[in-house]
Amino acid sequence: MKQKITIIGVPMDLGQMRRGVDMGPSVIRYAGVVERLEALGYEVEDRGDIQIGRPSRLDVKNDQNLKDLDVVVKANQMLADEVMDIVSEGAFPLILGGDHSIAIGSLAGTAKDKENLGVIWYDAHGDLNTGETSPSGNIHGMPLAASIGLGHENLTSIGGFSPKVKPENIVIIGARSLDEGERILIKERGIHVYTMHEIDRLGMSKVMEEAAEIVTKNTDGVHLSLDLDALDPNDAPGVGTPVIGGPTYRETHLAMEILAEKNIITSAEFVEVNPILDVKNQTAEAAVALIGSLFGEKLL
Ligand code: Z70
Ligand code: MN
Ligand code: MN
Ligand code: MN
Repeated sequence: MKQKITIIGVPMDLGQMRRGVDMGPSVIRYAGVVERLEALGYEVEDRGDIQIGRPSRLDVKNDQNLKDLDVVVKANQMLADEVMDIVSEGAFPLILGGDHSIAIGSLAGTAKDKENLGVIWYDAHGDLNTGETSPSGNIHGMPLAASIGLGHENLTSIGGFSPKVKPENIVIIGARSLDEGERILIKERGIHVYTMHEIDRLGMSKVMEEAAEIVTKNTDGVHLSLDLDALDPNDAPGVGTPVIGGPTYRETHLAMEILAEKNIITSAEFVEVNPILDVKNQTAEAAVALIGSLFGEKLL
């Protein structure tokens, strides 16, 4: 029997300033995610969306350079509870974003019952800022820092424990835009990063082999956090912060296929799809095709 997959949508757009990414879960559904997984023989439950509050004014920074902190915290706490419940049922949590600030709740939920969670962070960015280092105050640039216990306490304490992951169990893949504070943190904490340089040099196949080895060493589960802005903007234009020179649709498929073959992923999220910025739902369709590959879809 295949493990049941339970989908939870998080229509969050307050972690950044481009409106529209709150429609991500909806357009990923319209691109056929449930049907795609069912065609692979999975039982799929869609729990619908987390309810996100609305601040009276958007993008207001507090005195610690954190925009819309309270609403982001509340939504992540709800997501953490929901993911814990999915895990306790024995199902695979598949989380649809929403901006990347929701990874704080996803990781709180998936790390809760684990000794050591491994994380593959497939992203153009490091998302390792805190209020102190962030150039923007956008919380979607902070979830990985919060998950290793750095930043505002309301963010790090989501789920009732901290840290969620150890830096040595994290691998970032596809990075090509890092802020100064993030670079320092990566070196200080020994976070493994495969930038575009390593992907070009070694090829995606070797990068994924190495990454899989790192995240499974001394861990009892692996979360995949895939930010669609990791992909080259030619292949995934519907994202708020596109950065040229990313891995292609094909390379990313290969990455998902390798993860499927190794059968190491225990939870996953696909974030930052923004239909307002997209071209004919191409980015949502890419997300669904990648989800298919992650769950073992093959041509022959
Ligand atoms: C920048 C910041 C970011 C996602 C952009 C950008 C962060 N480092 N994260 N898109 N998903 O504002 O912190
Ligand atoms: Mn991100
Ligand atoms: Mn990103
Ligand atoms: Mn190491």
